[in-house]
Amino acid sequence: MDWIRYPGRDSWRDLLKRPEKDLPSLEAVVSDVFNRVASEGDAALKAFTERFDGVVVEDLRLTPEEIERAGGQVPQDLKDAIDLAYENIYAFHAAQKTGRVEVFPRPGVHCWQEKHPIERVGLYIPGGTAPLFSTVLMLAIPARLAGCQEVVLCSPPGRDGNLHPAIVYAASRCGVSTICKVGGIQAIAALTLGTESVPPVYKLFGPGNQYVTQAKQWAGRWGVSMDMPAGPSEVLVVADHTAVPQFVAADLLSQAEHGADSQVVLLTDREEIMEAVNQALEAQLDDLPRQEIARQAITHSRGIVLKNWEEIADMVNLYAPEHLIICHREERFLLEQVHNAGSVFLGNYTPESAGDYASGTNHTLPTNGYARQYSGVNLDSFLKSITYQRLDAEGLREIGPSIEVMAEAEGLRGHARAVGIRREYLERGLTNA
Ligand code: HSO
Ligand code: ZN
Repeated sequence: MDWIRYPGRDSWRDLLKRPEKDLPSLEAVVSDVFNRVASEGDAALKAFTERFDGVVVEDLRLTPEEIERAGGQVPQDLKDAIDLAYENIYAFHAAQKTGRVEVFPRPGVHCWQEKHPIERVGLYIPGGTAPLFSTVLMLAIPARLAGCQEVVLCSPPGRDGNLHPAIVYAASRCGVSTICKVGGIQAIAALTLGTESVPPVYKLFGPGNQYVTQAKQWAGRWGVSMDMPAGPSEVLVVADHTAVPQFVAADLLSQAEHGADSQVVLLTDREEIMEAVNQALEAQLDDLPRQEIARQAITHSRGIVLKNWEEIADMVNLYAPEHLIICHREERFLLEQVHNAGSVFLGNYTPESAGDYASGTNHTLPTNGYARQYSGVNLDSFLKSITYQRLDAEGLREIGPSIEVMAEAEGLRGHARAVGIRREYLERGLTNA
């Protein structure tokens, strides 16, 4: 890992640049896939699955028998682990329920707000080198808790034409209503437009490669929204002499193994940690099965020595990491000062893996600096707020004149009249409302 010592503030922005990806314009491909899915439905999904995933799929939807069979293929210890994670994720997200907000700002004026589930949501779970069934829990549990009626999960089939059994087990454990064997742009197109097998949804969730990400953006043209713009995974660790270098190295590698484009950053105000972490990194890389991926990620990652904890807080805020681990004597100060981070892990015994799998917090988090303005997925991601109001005669008398003055000032006489006509009726006693 490259180390930079005491960089001047004017160099920080450059230092913290995420690895630039030269994204080819995928618009033509995405638009073509959407058009074909729109006109041919399931037939297009099967054709694209054969072309891109190299498998022929008979039924896109999983049958109850397939779901049961998958359950039988998951070892009991993994089922137990999934159950433990399920309980914790459920508990943390259930606690996020908020009651109705209600205000009587003036006599006769009653306003309230209630949350309602988004009726239909689509969850995308990538296939590839690591089958992230933990992401199924992170999305499907809050979707169910929110009360979403239709929860559709799409994931690309493997070479054998099946989904990973743990993905299927987790999905059925969480009460996903429809599981479909389709991935990539075609899955997002199907969730957006609907086909014979894939029901259309109103909001899309879940990570994916650049094709999936662009397709999720494209879905916006049909009024389908999404959780957040996705980018490569990242962690920033703040450590000083109170941290255990071996733990720090393990955390950096846990994130680096996600992908060659992952980024890990270490900030410290104690130089002695540099050497120790570097040594631990080398030692731990050797027996990591995904060490090639992790090594590549480490090449564009860096350690930075700063003057003091004020600088550390400022740099964290500038970078706005998806995950922030703090093992530092000034934890309290840092917590007060840091405002930009997706999820924060505190102390020597809180690896990021805890939040990735089983403590209960969500691991679908804003990357690429979006922690400045986005929250990670949570219960509210599956809900929308509706506001309500009722005015009685007294309420209309109270605020009506102000509404009329404002409407006239905006040049909107029709708005003013909608109030004025009622006030007139009231004055003339023409209504018994
Ligand atoms: N760290 C990933 C989530 C994950 N890790 C799933 C393991 N499995 C999100 O940034
Ligand atoms: Zn992870």
